[in-house]
Amino acid sequence: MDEKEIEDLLQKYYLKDMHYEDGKILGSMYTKPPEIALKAFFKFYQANLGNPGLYKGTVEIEREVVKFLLRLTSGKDDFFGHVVSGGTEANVIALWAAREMGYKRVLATQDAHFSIRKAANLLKLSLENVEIIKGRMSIEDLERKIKGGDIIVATAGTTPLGFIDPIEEIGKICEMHNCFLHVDAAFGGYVIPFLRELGYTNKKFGFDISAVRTITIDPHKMGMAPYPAGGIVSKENIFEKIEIEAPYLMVGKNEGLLGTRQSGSVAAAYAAQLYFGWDGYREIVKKCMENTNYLVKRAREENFEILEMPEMNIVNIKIKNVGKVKKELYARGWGISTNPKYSSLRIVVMPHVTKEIIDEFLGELKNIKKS
Ligand code: 0PR
Repeated sequence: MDEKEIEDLLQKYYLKDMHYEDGKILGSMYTKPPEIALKAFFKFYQANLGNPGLYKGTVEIEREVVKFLLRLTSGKDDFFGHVVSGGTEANVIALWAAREMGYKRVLATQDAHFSIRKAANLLKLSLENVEIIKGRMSIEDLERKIKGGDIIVATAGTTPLGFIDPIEEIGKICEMHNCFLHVDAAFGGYVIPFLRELGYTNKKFGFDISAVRTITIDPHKMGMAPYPAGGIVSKENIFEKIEIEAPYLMVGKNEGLLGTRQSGSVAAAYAAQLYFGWDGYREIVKKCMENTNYLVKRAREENFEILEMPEMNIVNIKIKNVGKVKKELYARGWGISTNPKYSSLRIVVMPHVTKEIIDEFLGELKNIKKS
């Protein structure tokens, strides 16, 4: 086929997909990255950090991204980290390294992301649920269940509700029992530091809590980077616990889960970080929180019930027959996610979810309610 034919054919498929710029994807933790990040992606698409010896420049870029992740997580410059394919891989790596260090059982709430369950299955670690109180890990139940040698997974920005587990208290308990504390801040890692600067919270989630050993924090969520760009940072070198010899590679070993790694996204994450900078990310969080509060206010004016006051830019609207409403919204062109457990529609107020989109969405929801 010639190029024109190929483009035409691809366009047909493209039009069947949803796109962030249309504004109607309300249930995703991603958004459209800035053009400069996409340019960087294509410039570096050949880079493969699975064989870092060939890509010294990209190795340096990865370190710059990791340094920024360490700043967000109150880590030190000599801590460790990698840009990986996403939060799932980051969580698997953290639990894998902990297992190699001799930890045997995982404690997490049911609101921890499903990748924690996946990791436990894959690694044959037993998994015990800690109860949830008001959307957050119950300290009392943790104290009841914890045993020496456990891996505790706390979430800073839970997938369903965007809540922050009480990580400072969890940290104290972990230290008393010699447990491994992993924090999943895949989403919240790029939000909480700015919520603190903006006066929304004073909660900690990072290495300023001494028990925290590893953190998942994803540039491809609130870091505005194109996927695949997750992040894993750690106080000690967890990567040497899981490295494997690969004598034929330039560096003779492979440390991580994947072999070949698309690393255009590493350069793209760096470009996004240069483009926005610390202050730019704070502006994004500020705007998202303004729109979050606008959604809460407007929804209440229209007599919808908000499940709980959001702690970050994730809003849950309580709805009867939530499965049916989801289907109806989907038929009308809206990409929405739900929390069946809480009987709610879940809206992640990413930058593409503007006030206009919120008004249009609530109008649609009202119509569905009437019919
Ligand atoms: N940890 C947390 C707290 C998460 O919310 C997620 C993803 C992960 C880990 C896993 O990250 P990766 O998906 O990068 O491996 N949470 C998103 C969610 O469930 C995933 C997602 C994104 C789902 C976009 C749908 C969608 O359209 O919301």
